Amino acid sequence: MAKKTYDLLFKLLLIGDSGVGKTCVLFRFSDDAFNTTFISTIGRIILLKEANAIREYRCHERVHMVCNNAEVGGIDFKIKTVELQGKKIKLQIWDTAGQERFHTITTSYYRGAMGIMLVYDITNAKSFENISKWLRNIDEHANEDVERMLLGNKCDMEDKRVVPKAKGEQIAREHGIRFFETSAKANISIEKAFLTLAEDILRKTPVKEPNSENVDISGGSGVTGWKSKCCS
Ligand SMILES: Nc1nc2c(ncn2[C@@H]2O[C@H](COP(=O)(O)OP(=O)(O)OP(=O)(O)O)[C@@H](O)[C@H]2O)c(=O)[nH]1
Ligand SMILES: *[C@@H]1O[C@H](CO)[C@@H](O)[C@H](O)[C@H]1NC(C)=O
Ligand SMILES: *[C@@H]1O[C@H](CO)[C@@H](O)[C@H](O)[C@H]1NC(C)=O
Ligand SMILES: [Mg+2]
Repeated sequence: MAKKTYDLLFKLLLIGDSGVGKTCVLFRFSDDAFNTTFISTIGRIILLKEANAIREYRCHERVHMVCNNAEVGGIDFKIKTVELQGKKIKLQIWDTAGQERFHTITTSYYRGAMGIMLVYDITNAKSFENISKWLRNIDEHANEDVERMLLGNKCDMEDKRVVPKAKGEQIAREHGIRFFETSAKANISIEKAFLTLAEDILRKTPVKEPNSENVDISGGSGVTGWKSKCCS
């Protein structure tokens, strides 16, 4: 029998406005790297909505979008296995696109998510104001017991700060969730945030067998009718 390489699988999700740094936060945690070039996650999946007869399949660590046998885009998730309280926990972390027109696709990712990192940019007041909108979105679309966490990213840019730390702390307190100020660029509190989120999920997870590795992103508004198959 094949030996299990992990004890538990947690599905996590990053959400928040475009440009707040979700992809960078994930990349810092998974690859310990940072890139200043802004390639919005939208750009890679834009054809998805416009292409007809789209097909989607999962292969290795990427969901591929295929239309008329041509690959038109992909959605990334990253895997990182951590050890907490003697348990090997496989974190499957999904990145989402922050732009408005992709919100119907984004919400279909909420299903099955055990933890959600809600990200704003401390140098962008609008991204903070929109946090309450994202919180309502989570209430509407995510599992009731999903573990939420608020991140105020880009805290390396103190000179450009427009959202005081106290305002982040306040909204987090009001919603009973944890809050960290992070910097993907300067590597501040990124690992701590992910590990804390994983610990909080672990705390309320009954001891049982690992979940299925198959992740179903089909269903939900905007993506009904997609067919999926796994390549392995
Ligand atoms: N100074 C600083 N810049 C950052 C930080 N994190 C991200 N950035 C920059 O902010 C821009 C946007 O980052 P992304 O991670 O692509 O933003 P996103 O939230 O994934 O945006 P969408 O994919 O459009 O939803 C990029 O130019 C990054 O280099 C940070 O911690 N500090
Ligand atoms: C905040 O939300 C509004 C309305 O949903 C949207 O138009 C705006 O682009 C969002 N802000 C950012 C920075 O994405
Ligand atoms: C980033 O922070 C983590 C956690 O503190 C640390 O293990 C890692 O070495 C840091 N990476 C760099 C490039 O300094
Ligand atoms: Mg992105």
